[in-house]
Amino acid sequence: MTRRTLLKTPLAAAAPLAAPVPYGAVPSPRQLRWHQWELAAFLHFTVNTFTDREWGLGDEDPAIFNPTAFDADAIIDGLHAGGFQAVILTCKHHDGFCLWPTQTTEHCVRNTPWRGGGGDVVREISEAARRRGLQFGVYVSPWDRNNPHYGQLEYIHIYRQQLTELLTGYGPIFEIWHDGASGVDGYYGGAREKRIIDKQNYYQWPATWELIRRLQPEAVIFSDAGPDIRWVGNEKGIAGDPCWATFDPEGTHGGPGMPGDTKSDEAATGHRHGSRWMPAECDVSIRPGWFWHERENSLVKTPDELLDLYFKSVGRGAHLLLNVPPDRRGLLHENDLASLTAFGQRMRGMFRENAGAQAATTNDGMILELKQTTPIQLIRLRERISLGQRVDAFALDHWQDNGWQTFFEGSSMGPCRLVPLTSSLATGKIRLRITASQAPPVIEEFSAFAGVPALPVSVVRENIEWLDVWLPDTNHHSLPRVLLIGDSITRSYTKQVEANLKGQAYVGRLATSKSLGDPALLDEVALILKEQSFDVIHFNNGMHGDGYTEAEYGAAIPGLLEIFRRLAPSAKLMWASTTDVRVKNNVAQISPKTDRIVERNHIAAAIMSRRNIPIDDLFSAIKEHGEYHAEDGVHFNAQGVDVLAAQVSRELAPLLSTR
Ligand code: FUL
Repeated sequence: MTRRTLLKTPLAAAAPLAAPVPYGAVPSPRQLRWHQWELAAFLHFTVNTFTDREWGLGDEDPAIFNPTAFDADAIIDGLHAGGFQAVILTCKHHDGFCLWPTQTTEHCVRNTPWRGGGGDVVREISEAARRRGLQFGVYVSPWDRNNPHYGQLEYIHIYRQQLTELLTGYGPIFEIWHDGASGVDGYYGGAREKRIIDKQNYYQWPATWELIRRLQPEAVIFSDAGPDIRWVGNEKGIAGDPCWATFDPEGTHGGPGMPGDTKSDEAATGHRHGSRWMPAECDVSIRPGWFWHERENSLVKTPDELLDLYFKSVGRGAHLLLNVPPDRRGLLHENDLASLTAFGQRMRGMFRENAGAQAATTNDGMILELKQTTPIQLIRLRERISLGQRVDAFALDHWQDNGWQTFFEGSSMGPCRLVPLTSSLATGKIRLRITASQAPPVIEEFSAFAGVPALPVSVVRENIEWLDVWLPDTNHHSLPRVLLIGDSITRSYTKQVEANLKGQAYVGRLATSKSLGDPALLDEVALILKEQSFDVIHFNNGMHGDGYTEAEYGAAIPGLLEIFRRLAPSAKLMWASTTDVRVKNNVAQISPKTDRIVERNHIAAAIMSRRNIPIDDLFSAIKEHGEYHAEDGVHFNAQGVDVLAAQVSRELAPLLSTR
C-alpha cells in the first residue's frame, strides 16, 4: 500500500455528521469481538509439570500426570481475581500429551491415574471458565514429539482431528493458539530421531485454518503469521511503541509468513500501512519458565512488574497473555495467586474513578473538563477501530497558568493507548490534539482516571539517552567477575578500578543515562545479566532522574534488586552512595541538589541495611573535597577519579573470592 500524505487535521467529533469512510485495513467481526478481551491468561500444564522440564521429550509415561488436588474453579477464580477476561490452556504441548481423552492417541489423560483415568482437564477448565464469564481458548502444539507419524502426511490428519475434537466438544472457543516451535529431535513412537519439517508447506496451514473457520467461525486464530492475531515477536510481554494493528507477515526467506517462519522482529511495531488488520498479542510468563517449577516459586513477577507489562502491552494497543502455570497439585501456587490478586486490585483501583466530566470538540482538539481540579494518574484513548487505524500522532496538554502545556506526545493509538503519568497531575482540564492522521480521526474514548497512586516505577526519562557497555575480552577466565553499574561517574573510574584490581578481578561496566525510575534501566541490566555471569555487582546511580520524588526513588530500588536476585542469584552486591553536586564553575560551593542526593542515599542505605547489602560510601569520601570536582560540579577531575577508583577497588577487594 502506498503511503498517503499525512493530513494535519483538527479532531473530528466522535460521531461526525457524514459517516466516515474507513481507512486502510479494518478488523473483521471476529477480531472486533476479540478486541474486548484485553487481558488473557495462559495455563501451561502437562507432564512437564511433573518432570520439571520446559519441553517434554515425548517419551514420558502418562502415569506421571497425577495432580493431587486439581481444582479448575480455584484456578479460574484466581485468574478472575487478577482481572483476566479469557484463558488459554495448553491442551497439547510439544511432548504430545493430550489433556483431554482424545481418540487420536493413547498418549493422553485417559491413561493416567488422575481421576482413575476418567478425567478431562480441557472439560473442567472450559466449564469453570464459562461459569466465571471467562472466554476459553486452546493451545494445540503442531510439533508433537510423541506421535510416530510426525513428519508424514498422516500426522496432519491427526492434528486436524485433534483440533476437531477440541473445537466441537467444548463449547465456544475464542482463540486457537498455534505456537511456532518446531524442534527436530523427539521420541516419535520410539524412533528417537531427528525429523526436520518444511515450515512453509508441511502443516498445510491454509486448509487447517479453513477447517477451524468451519468449526468455530467466531474464533480468532493466533500464530506468528496470524491470520487473525499476530505474535508480538518476543516472549517478554512487551509491544513496540508505536504498535500498529496492521501487519503483512512475510516468511524469513520471502513468501507468505507461516507459524514459526516470519520476520518476527517486525512484529512488535507492525507495519503502519500493512494490508491486513492483525493486532499483536504479548505472551509472557509470570515466572521465568512456562511450566511450574518448585525452584521458581520465589521468582514470581511482582504486581508492579505485571502492571508495567500491562502498560507496555494493552497500553500500546496489544493484548496481554500472561501465563500462570498450575503446580503439581493442579492449583495456582500461593505466590502467583498473591501477585495476581494484588495486580487485579491495583487495576480496579486505577480505573475506579473516571475523573472526566464532559468532553467537547473544538478546532484545537478535544477538551476534557475534569469533575474538579482532580489529580489524575492515567489517560486512556481509543480510536473507533472499525474505521481503521487513522491516527499517526497525538499530543496531550493540560491547562495551567491560563495556558495549555503539553505533557505527552505519542504516535499509535488504535484500540487502546494508556498514558500513565509519572506523578499525578492536578488540573481542571486536559486536551487531546491529533497532530497527524491518515483520515479524519474518530476518537472513541478520551478519559482520565484519578486512580490510586499505584503506578509501578514511574517512567523517568532523561533528556539525554546513552548506554555504554564495556566488557573487555580477556582470557582471565578464572578471575572473579565484577560488574560496575552506574552513570558517567562509573564510566570515568572503571578503567582505573580495573587497573587497581589487575590479576584479582575481571572488571566490566554498564554505564547508562537511565535513572532508577526508568524501567529501561531494568531492561538494560537484565539484558547484560542474562548474557553474562558476574560474581560481584557494584551499583552506583542515584543522581539521574530529577522528575521523581525521593520516595519514588526508594520505591524503584526493590525492582532492581529483584532483577539481581533473579538473574544473578549468587552475585554479591554492593551499593554505592551517590556523590554530592557542586555549583557549576564554583565547585567550592555545594549545590542545593545535594540535599536530594543525601535523602536518596539515606533511603537506599535503609533498604540495603535491611537486606545486608554493604554500602560503598563514595559520598563521604568526596563530600569535603570540592577540589576533586570537575568544573561542571557533577563530574570529577583526574585526582577525583583516582580517589573514587581507589575507594571502589578497596571496598570490592574483600568480596573477591576465586571462582
Ligand atoms: C513456545 C513454546 O516453545 C513454549 O514452550 C511456550 O509454550 C510458548 C508460549 O510458546 O513456542
